Amino acid sequence: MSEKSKTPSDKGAKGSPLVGVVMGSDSDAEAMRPCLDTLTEFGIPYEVRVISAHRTPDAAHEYARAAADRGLACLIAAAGGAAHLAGALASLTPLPVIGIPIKTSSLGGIDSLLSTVQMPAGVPVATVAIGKAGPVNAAILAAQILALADAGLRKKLVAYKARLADRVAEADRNLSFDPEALDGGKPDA
Ligand code: RP5
Repeated sequence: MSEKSKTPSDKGAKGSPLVGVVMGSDSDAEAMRPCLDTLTEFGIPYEVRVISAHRTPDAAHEYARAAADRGLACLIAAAGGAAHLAGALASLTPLPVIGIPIKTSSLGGIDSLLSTVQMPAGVPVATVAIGKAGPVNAAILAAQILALADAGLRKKLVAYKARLADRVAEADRNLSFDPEALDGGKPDA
């Protein structure tokens, strides 16, 4: 385990981290940026680690075992390929674990999805989508978990959903669609 990975990196809003974000490799960092940005947007303090279920299994076990006592309320784990990180953490912590299946070049992330989601009964991993939506939704789901005991955060979530609805309504108002201008509007001869 490198010195860097021994020390959690505290980010986001000020205060002790409530969400532990773990990724299996630093090659997952770019895909995870929207997750971290969304946690920051909601003012949720988080920490980030790179820990691999396969390459640094002892560190993964140590992190999972200590997470609840360190004051974390929820873990987000992102991994690709044979993506056992979220499940390995979930096996050793009473905290809710959200799994992000990272898109892979060989199998498009289906490998990551199935490895993350197909957990045995008793050890759930709340698995979000492959691709852009997954990391954002992991952060939103973490916010929703924390909001069960945080009325201020719940208000932010309600406002967030209202903004989503406003954007759709605006897109609907601004839609200019002329079926006559499209060949696809006419049935094939
Ligand atoms: C997984 O293997 C990581 O989460 C990453 O998505 C994938 C590839 O890792 P690298 O070989 O790029 O380090 O453990």
